[in-house]
Amino acid sequence: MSDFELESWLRTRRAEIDALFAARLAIVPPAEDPGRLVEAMRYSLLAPGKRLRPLLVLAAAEAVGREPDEPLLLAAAAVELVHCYSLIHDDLPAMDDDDVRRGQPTNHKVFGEATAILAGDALLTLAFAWLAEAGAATLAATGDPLVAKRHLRAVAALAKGAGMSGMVRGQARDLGEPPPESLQAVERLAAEKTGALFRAALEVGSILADAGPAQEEAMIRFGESYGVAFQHADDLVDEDHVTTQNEARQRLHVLTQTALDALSLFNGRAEPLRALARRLVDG
Ligand code: GRG
Repeated sequence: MSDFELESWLRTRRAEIDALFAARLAIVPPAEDPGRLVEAMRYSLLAPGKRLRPLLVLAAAEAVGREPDEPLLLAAAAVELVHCYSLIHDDLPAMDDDDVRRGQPTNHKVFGEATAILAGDALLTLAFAWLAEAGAATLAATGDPLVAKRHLRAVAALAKGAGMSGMVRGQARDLGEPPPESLQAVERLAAEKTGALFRAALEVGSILADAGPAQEEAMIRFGESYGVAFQHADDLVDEDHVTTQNEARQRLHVLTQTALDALSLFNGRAEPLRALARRLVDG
């Protein structure tokens, strides 16, 4: 797939995701929005993010053979809800204390700390409601009892990636330990803090497309490699972890190639995933 085709794929899929957010998280009149909770959720969610994680859900499902129907979009959007909550909480004074996110003042700067915490909490819980709803809708449409099993596995994958052995663990490590100095330590942190949610995105997409065990395993390998490579790329731009910068540059290439190799058992339907991986090194 050429860059131009990837751009058009991204535009179409992003528009579908954004339309879903706008429809599902509609403006609530102030009188019906105590504490401006929904306004705060909309503020961060509708800000211009790249939507990478839901795009990866859809790209994984497409590689396995499932088109982006409404319930799949809902499941993909759920992963973005988890990501968005993590950004709001990460920006809080008790964590990174950031002023700007997605090109606008951070959530707590506009709505206050308490509301920002609640907006994050509400986005996180809504994610699991949407995944459950996606399962119920697919079950109703197909009558296939295995649909329920797949959605339970997707819920478990997302919870694991987001929680105490994934992203939250990485955040706890980041706050509780001195900055990593070796490449190995940098990558362990990246795998937890960033990679775990990317891996979950690939798992959700492939599980909901009814991937076989080998396909699912390949997607997990892709997600893990992509996640750490993504963090290296981000760190190199931000000039973080300067002592391991040269190693990180090499690892970015190696991990991207590992991600591409993981897709060897997929046909042309994995082109969006391949193009997304190549982008990490091509910019
Ligand atoms: C608070 C539980 C909790 C976790 C926070 C994700 C995270 C952990 C912190 C965000 C801060 C950060 C720089 C994380 C590294 C991953 C990263 C570069 C996130 C930004 O992701 P993008 O570039 O952002 O996909 P957009 O805005 O485009 O969605």
